[in-house]
Amino acid sequence: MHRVIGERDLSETPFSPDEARALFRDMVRARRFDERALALQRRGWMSGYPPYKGQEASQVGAAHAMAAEDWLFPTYRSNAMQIARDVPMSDILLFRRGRAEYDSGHDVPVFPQAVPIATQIPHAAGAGMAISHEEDDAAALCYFGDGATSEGDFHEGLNFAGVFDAPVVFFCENNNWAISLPRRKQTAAPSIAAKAEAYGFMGGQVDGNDPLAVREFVQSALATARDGEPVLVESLTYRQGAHTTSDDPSRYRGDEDDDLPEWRTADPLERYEEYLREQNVVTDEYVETIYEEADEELSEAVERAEAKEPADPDEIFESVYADMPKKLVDQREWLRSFTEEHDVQELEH
Ligand SMILES: Cc1ncc(C[n+]2csc(CCOP(=O)(O)OP(=O)(O)O)c2C)c(N)n1
Repeated sequence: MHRVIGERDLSETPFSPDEARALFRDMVRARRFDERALALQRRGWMSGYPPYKGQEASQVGAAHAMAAEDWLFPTYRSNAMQIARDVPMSDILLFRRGRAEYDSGHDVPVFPQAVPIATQIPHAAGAGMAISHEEDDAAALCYFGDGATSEGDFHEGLNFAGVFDAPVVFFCENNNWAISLPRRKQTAAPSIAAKAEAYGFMGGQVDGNDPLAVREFVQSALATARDGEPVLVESLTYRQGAHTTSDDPSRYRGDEDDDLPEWRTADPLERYEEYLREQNVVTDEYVETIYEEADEELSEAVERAEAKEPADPDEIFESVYADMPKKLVDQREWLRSFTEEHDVQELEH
């Protein structure tokens, strides 16, 4: 298990105080985004939201390990990664309001969020193969949850990457749950990282609630990937909230999490702040300013998103088939007449 907090001083890591503060800043931005998005969903601002509270260290650490030209393959859960990669918050909010296009026109190399579980894994393997073919310097980082490892796409993607030496880091964020299914029942394998051996490449576990450890571990995995060998990283963290705003975890959690170590279930943001204070790299004033700036950024993002027209429901049917099959044409007709008859904004509330 790779770890920094509790084992090394910051001066014994490759990271400067500025880099350590940058991780903290993005964790705060991500935390405030998550809290605001939950509140907005409760107001009917968007129909659903999948919170990532507790997973900020893992996601921000991995995002900071990436080079500017590296491709990110995200999911609905990994908004903290997009935020740390500087995808504008308003784009992420608008996506949750049904807009497929990135409104700001940003040029961060990031794919659209995958909602079907594990479908992004073969895409990332293919992107890695294309990168090798083009003799490009970039690598790909493919994010997914522990549940995704039971899908055929996981096997196919990792198998292709291994055979074709694709420069891909498969970043499995193990938050101990796939909706109501605990990790214990997901696989009989001793760890998810252990699965890498079957594909002929390296796998390892990192303390996913330690952003410095994640950054260091993923940075080294990306270097290995650039040298032509994929890596499977298992980042051990914990989903503190519900699966989505439609879920009630009290129905299934029970005492399942009782055996998890404290470092895993505790708040990674508080843990990291405490470490940075011990290392004398943040002050009260600094922390306060970071929170204020994050809140300002968020207010501007919400304002920008609110100023946009609502998404056109017709768009749901576009961009899949060149010639739309009759079944979809009929569904589109049905939706058009439904939205004409009903006030959709009203229905959302
Ligand atoms: C192909 C597919 N099957 C089922 C679902 C329904 N579903 C949505 S999230 C989820 C659990 C995913 O768990 P995990 O991969 O651990 O990711 P997490 O939600 O914890 O980030 C499932 C089964 C889906 N979206 N896609």
